[in-house]
Amino acid sequence: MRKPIIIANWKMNFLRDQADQYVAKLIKKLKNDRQIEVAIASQDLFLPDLIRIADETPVSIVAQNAHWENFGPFTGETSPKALANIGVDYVMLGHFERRELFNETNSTVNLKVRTALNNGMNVIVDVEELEQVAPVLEGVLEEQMQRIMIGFEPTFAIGTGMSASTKGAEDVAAQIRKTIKKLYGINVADATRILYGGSVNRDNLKDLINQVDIDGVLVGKAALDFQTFWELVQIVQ
Ligand code: G2H
Repeated sequence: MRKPIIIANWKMNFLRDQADQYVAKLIKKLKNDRQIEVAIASQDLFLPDLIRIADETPVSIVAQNAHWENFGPFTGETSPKALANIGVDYVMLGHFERRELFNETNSTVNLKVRTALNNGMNVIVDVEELEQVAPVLEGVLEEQMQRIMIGFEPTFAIGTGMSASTKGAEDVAAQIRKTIKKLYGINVADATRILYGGSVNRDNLKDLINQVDIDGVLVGKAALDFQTFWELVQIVQ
């Protein structure tokens, strides 16, 4: 019922040709397999190319951030309306690096989530701990929850090579589902995809993805090498 998803979070890496070739190769290898969802979170510059390359294929394209206003005097920012307009499949909001390095807070992440949803976008909202779930979802309507995924990325595991234990990750994912149940009821809780992120690799992915409440993963460092990412895609399949 909850389709497994694997997202390569490229962060601020690659040049245009590398990005294009990576996605083209992925599409070729996936053929038309739609059993799982495979997504690429890229810096904004490459999005129009990638959307064109991935059009009508099983690969989804994700923006890594967006502002909470649609237009205005916000030099250097990206408009969520413009992202929706060029056809990105998802926007990822509230990643730990945005919070840690660019001063984002639960309240700015929440504003961003609401504006993105109001633009009809699908949202991956990231949290590092359970306590952030309710604040980032504040004001999100029940019918909008079908366009939300929650990414759980514990701080200690991000880019460190030290993943959360399978049990630890599943426990938090289960708690997140309980919180969603409290906020929106059982149907929404059952339907919402919860992802784990933080040093996912060949050795830990199989166990993580087999947990009942973990519906997908966000992969950073290990996704920078195409072959490694492809191996991870196969594990999820
Ligand atoms: C956490 C993750 C991807 P990494 O940020 O979102 O990166 O796999 O390098 O820990």
